This record gives sequence, C-alpha cells and structure tokens, in this order.
Amino acid sequence: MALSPYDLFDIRSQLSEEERAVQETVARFTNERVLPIIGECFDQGRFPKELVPEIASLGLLGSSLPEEYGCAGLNAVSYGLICQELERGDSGLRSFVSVQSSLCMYPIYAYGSEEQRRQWLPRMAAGEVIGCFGLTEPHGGSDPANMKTHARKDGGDWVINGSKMWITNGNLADIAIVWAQTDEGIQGFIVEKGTPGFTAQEIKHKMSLRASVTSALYFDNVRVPEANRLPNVKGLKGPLGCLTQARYGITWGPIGAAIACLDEALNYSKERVLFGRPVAATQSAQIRLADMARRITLAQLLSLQLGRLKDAGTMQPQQVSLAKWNNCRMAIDIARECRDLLGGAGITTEHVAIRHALNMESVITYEGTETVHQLVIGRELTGINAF
Ligand code: TGC
Ligand code: FAD
Repeated sequence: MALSPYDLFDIRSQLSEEERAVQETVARFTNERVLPIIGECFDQGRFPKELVPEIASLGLLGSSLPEEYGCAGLNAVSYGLICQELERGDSGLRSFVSVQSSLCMYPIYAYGSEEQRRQWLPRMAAGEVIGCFGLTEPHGGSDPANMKTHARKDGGDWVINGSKMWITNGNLADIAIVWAQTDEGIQGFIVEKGTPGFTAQEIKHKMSLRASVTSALYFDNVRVPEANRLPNVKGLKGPLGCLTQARYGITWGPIGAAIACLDEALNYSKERVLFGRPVAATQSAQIRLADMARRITLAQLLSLQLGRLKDAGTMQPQQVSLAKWNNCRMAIDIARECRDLLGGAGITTEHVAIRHALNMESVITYEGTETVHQLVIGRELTGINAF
C-alpha cells in the first residue's frame, strides 16, 4: 500500500471516527473556500471576514467548550486538527480561530461567572461577537509580569489605563479580554467596543500575517462595571493559562502550513526539468524533500501525543512549549526550503511557500518566542530560572 507523503506514519489510523470527520470537514472548507481567495487576501492585506459565518456554522469557534454554551464539545485532538487544516490554508485564519476560541471564549468559560458565560459564549460560538485578547504591551511582550496597564477600583466600577500592542482581531473585535495590574494582582476584564476611552488602531505595513487584523489598543480612563471583571482568577497564571490552550492549538497549525509547502514543492520539482531531468530526480532535492517529510512526521507525532495527554487531563505547559518550539521551527524551515526549491517562482504569492514562510515569522514569535520556549525547557531541566 502506498504511503501518503503527508502522513508517512499513518497518523490518520490513530484518529477516532469523529476526529477524522472533523479533519475532513475542515479540509474541504479550506480547499473550497480558503485556498481560492487567500493569496489575494494576503496581497491586499485583508482578513476574509466573509468566511466567519461559515467557520461558525461548522462549529470551529470554541469547539472544545460544552454544548450547553452553543459550542461543539469536541476533544483536544479535534481542535488540533481544526488548527492544522485551517493553517494549511493560512496562519491568519487559524489565528482568528485560536484567538476567538482559546484566548477569548476559554477565559470567559474558565474564569468567568455563569452570567458572563451565558451572555457571551453562545454569541461568540455563532460568530456574532468577535473577541480579541490584550496581554502584550509595547515595552516587551515576553515579560508580561511587567505590565503597565492597570485597573483601579472606583466605587462599583473599574477604571483602566494603559495600552496593548500586536493584538490579533483588535479592530474586528466586539469585546476585548484585557489583562491589567490591580492592587490584588493581574486580573482580566471584558471591555466592550464603544466603551468611552477605548480605541483600537490597526497596525499597517506588516509583511507577515497579512490576511489577519493586528492592532494596538488604547485605554484612557476606560470605565467598566464590576460585572465585566473575570471573577475566578488572579495573577499571571490567568493569562498564561489561556496561552497554554492557544499554544496547544498552535503546535498543530504549522503542520498544516508545512504540508501545504511540501505538497507544492513536490509537485513543482517533479515538473521542473533542469539539466535534462526533473529537479525531483536529483539526489540533493530528494534529500531535502525527505528531510521535510521526516520533520513533519515528528511534529505530527508530538502534537498527537500532546493532544492525547490534553484529553487525558495530564498535559503540562512545558510539554506545550517543547512542541510549539519544535513545530514552529519545523514549519518555518520547511517553508523557506520550499521557497528555494521553487526558484524565482517561489517569491510570488502565486505559490504558497513565501506566504507561509512570512506567516511563520509571526507564528514563531507570538504566543512565546522560540527563545522563551527554549528557556522554559531549560528551566524544567535544570531547575534554574534563566529569564
Ligand atoms: P512564572 O513564575 O513562570 O508563572 C507565573 C504563574 O503562572 C503559572 N504558569 C502557567 N500557568 C498556565 N500555563 C502556563 N504556560 C504557565 N506558565 C506559568 C505559574 O505556575 C505561576 O502560577 P502561581 O500560581 O505560582 O502564581 O512566570 P514568569 O514571569 O517567570 O513567566 C515566565 C514566561 C517567560 C514563560 C512567561 O512570562 C511567558 O510565557 N512569556 C511569553 C508571553 C507570551 O507568550 N505572550 C503571548 C501573548 S498572546 C499572543 O501572542 C496571541 S497570538 C494569537 C494568534 O494570533 O494566534
Ligand atoms: P520582546 O519580548 O521584546 O522580545 C524581543 C527579543 O528578545 C525576542 O527575540 C525574544 O525571544 C528575546 N528575548 C526575550 N526574553 C529573552 C531572554 N530572557 N533571553 C534572551 N532573549 C530574550 N499579543 C497579545 O497579547 N495578543 C494577541 O492577539 C497577539 N497577536 C499577535 C499577532 C502578531 C502578528 C504578532 C507578531 C504578535 C502578536 N502578539 C499578541 C504579541 C506577541 O505575543 C509578542 O510579539 C511576543 O510575545 C514577543 O513580544 P515582543 O514582540 O514584545 O518581543
């Protein structure tokens, strides 16, 4: 039986029927609805917002949260497969789903009151309310403990001052989950669009994640009621707990980007005839392609095992760090290699490799840079904090 170049270790056979069905559904969506338009969206610097209702109707928003809140109640492996198939299209779409699901719906579910859950989650699952997550600040995202944005209690309200930087969905969002320093430590607040003093400004001139909205958020004496505070968490573990959810999904996403690049490079190098034979018939091209397949296979095995640990309730943040580091590095290297195998053709968005390579510059940076994740593993091994 011939092996699939994109699934050399038959990961598919390890998936349940439901997980396969999820993967097939999202793969079809990506093939039919994303791939025909995404190159142009990237060129134009446009997020394809018109796809949001369909993404919602497929159950991809907050897919792991319970059905009683209008969500699909899928397991962690299914969420991973959703991320993989979306990012096979473009990191921007996966980012949209990561932020909505893991960084906005998850904290409302995990740290919010029952009233907040019922108020927001069903409409967020339906794509009627879009969220963004404000943790990073202009003076240094790797060290969020040093945040300057603060919230002061004033009677029954909170008054927020400060700014956030590099916020995915910022100008699209109806609500922002904002993390701010308070007298009792870092706390999370739901800030609604249109609240006086709250503004979002889109960041232009990006060469990466161009099919995604990225913004700066500003808070100038923004007054929110106590009912908008997430009551069930205090301290940095609140936002870091959300990051663990999102980073888990991000370990799967780059596998999709890498598969898209390998697919393109395989086809191109089989057809491109140089010095009298296809590029794919040269030993050096085959070694490069084989190495890509090896690295994709290792990444698939890492993410699947991570997903099984998550579904068993035993996944540790350090394991997520290792997989995020490995899989982002794998995908950025493969995208760049594939770009090179396409020669000059590889520099245009007529082909996918350059778009994925550029997107991966963000994916390897956000949700903890490669260095941050390496230092998390170093700390785990040595017991010494090198941050
Ligand atoms: P540290 O002392 O290690 O921890 C403070 C408290 O948090 C707990 N904790 C975690 N909890 C859950 N998940 C994790 N990953 C956790 N890591 C730590 C920890 O147990 C402790 O709890 P407690 O109860 O003892 O208070 O904190 P530190 O200041 O030493 O931080 C370490 C470091 C550098 C790893 C952390 O600051 C970090 O991860 N920095 C990177 C920041 C980052 O990733 N920002 C991402 C912003 S959001 C984003 O990029 C979205 S892009 C989305 C998209 O478009 O897809
Ligand atoms: P810095 O923290 O200033 O890091 C600069 C360099 O220093 C990096 O190379 C880093 O690895 C290195 N470094 C850091 N610490 C150490 C150390 N101890 N030793 C050695 N080197 C170190 N944030 C949000 O809150 N919400 C979002 O929705 C969001 N979306 C994003 C979307 C995009 C497209 C991008 C690019 C970023 C997004 N971010 C978001 C921000 C992202 O999380 C930060 O960019 C990231 O955490 C790094 O922070 P920084 O950019 O301030 O870099």
